Amino acid sequence: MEPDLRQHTAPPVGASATGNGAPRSYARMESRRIHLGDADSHEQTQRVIEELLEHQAARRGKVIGLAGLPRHGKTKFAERLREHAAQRPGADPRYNKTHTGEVNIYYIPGRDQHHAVVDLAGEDFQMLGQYERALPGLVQRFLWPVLQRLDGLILMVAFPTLWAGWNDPDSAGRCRPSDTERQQMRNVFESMLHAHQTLLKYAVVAQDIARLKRHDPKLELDTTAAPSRNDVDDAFRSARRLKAPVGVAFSKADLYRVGARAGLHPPGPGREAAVDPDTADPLLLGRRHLPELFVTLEERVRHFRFDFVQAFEDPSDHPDPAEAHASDMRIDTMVGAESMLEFVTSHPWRVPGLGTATALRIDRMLNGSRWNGEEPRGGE
Ligand SMILES: Nc1nc2c(ncn2[C@@H]2O[C@H](COP(=O)(O)OP(=O)(O)OP(=O)(O)O)[C@@H](O)[C@H]2O)c(=O)[nH]1
Ligand SMILES: [Mg+2]
Repeated sequence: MEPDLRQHTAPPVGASATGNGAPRSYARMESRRIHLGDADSHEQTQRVIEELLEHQAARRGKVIGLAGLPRHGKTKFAERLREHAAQRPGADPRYNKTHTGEVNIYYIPGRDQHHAVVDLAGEDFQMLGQYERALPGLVQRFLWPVLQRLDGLILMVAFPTLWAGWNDPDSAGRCRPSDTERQQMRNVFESMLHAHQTLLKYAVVAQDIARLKRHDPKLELDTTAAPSRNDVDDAFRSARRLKAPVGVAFSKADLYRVGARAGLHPPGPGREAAVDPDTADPLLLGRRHLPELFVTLEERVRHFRFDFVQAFEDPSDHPDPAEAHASDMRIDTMVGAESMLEFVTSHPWRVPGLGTATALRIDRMLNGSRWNGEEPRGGE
């Protein structure tokens, strides 16, 4: 059964729903699930987009996109953030798939602002990277106008799910998957990378659309109709860096250390150390295993950050990296989620300063030992 997201809507912390302290937006601050699929939902979709943009224009809160493959933990991440902010525990660990053509909008109550987290269906996101398929309705009907005003983006990557074939909770060592399994894992990995890259391209072009239209009318960009992937590729070349911050969240961090395993084994022949979120440097992990994405971020995004997050802990002996069946949902088992939200919502972006790529170049010079021996490898 689908939960009614509205039931979980909580009044903003520190404000009453009826008194003078209530923000004007409160009447509309309902978390909700929208269906983009049919003609009937067109009006509702338009209304939700307008509300989102109005919420942002009135500076009531930022609009943050949340994207990743199916089962990488997007919906639980958003649910837990909202639950935690509202001090109302109760998220359910069961997988409640976000279906193709659905978008969840979660308003996360905060002291001053209430940020809207837009949780996309993993299936639509995956399709976005497949150039041979039609552009998902998600982009055409919803994402294109929203991306033009997006304040921040969180890209989710669940390595425990992607690398499950190399890891077994009963053994401390690396598994040896068959050639077919390895090929399958590689395909999923590739499809994830294509999707992240394509979404970033759309975001970069959407954000710079006014200038691109003025300077390069040949591109024929339209603010109301989403361009094709190929048109976005063309426009991407001359677009400016993305100003909206991008966080790459390595989700399900509780599943790196399980049973006999002291850390998560990356793909490969077996020499590489297992990754432990307590000691691993997430930036270097991103550079090593997602090198293409790392380069795109360095070259085309002004501010970005990699970090581990977990929505909760699965205490089972044999937790399933695709789908949790048990959970410890205390406040302290949610790790990294709030700081990821803070990164994409609270950085003083308007103050001119160093971009992340420049900061990293300086860090390489001053802090060479951090970078040595961490050559990019990519996913197997
Ligand atoms: N162990 C563990 N499991 C998690 C975590 N976050 C999510 N899960 C589980 O992973 C499964 C998928 O999580 P969802 O948040 O529904 O995944 P999603 O990314 O929204 O997937 P789609 O809706 O298909 O795009 C569920 O069974 C969750 O309970 C986590 O931090 N740790
Ligand atoms: Mg979901």
